[in-house]
Amino acid sequence: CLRRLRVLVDMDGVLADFEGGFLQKFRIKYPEMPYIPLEDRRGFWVSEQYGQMDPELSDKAISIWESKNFFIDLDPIPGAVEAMKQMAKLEETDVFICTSPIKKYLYCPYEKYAWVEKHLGQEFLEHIVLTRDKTVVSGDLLIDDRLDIIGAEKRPSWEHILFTACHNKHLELHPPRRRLHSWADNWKAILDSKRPL
Ligand code: UMP
Repeated sequence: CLRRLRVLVDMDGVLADFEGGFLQKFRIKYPEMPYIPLEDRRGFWVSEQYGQMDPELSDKAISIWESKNFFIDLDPIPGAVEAMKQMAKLEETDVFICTSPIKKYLYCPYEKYAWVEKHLGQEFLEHIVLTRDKTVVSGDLLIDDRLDIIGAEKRPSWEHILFTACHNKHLELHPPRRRLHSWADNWKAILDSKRPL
């Protein structure tokens, strides 16, 4: 039927705990180096903030998520798996995972598919969009923890809902922009706000 609601859900920071997984593996690989506790994270780019602390830390940070098993080992964000399974079962609703792989493609794209199969089930493999440009993907909503989502399409069809993460929680959004504070927050109300009356 026409007018089904299409929801795009980001993966890193929204479904999979990229920040927590990064910090854990960084501290194991570089126990003598300084690190940034999650409460002190600012800005979307981990590598930039580490690079500001010490220029050689930028490449060390990048080496963590370029390593085999980084993406598959990420823990789910609390409530994410249950919310996605519920969302996918809602009437008149199509859910897609919309995620940007890193440019070092040896492990990341494969492991993102494997993560989805492991945590959400094989059915969800039909609902993955891998893209470095989310503005060219159409939808009613994009739930994503990155503040600035830009690309080739100047007028994306989706409304961006900022998912709260350690690096964005202090930012004040300009109205009418909205947040989803966690998966315990009322995501169903946000979906309903986009449905035809
Ligand atoms: N990423 C980097 N550098 C960083 C932080 C993240 O390359 O400092 C990668 C991890 C993800 C991608 O593959 O960027 C973010 O994708 P989205 O969450 O925007 O889908």
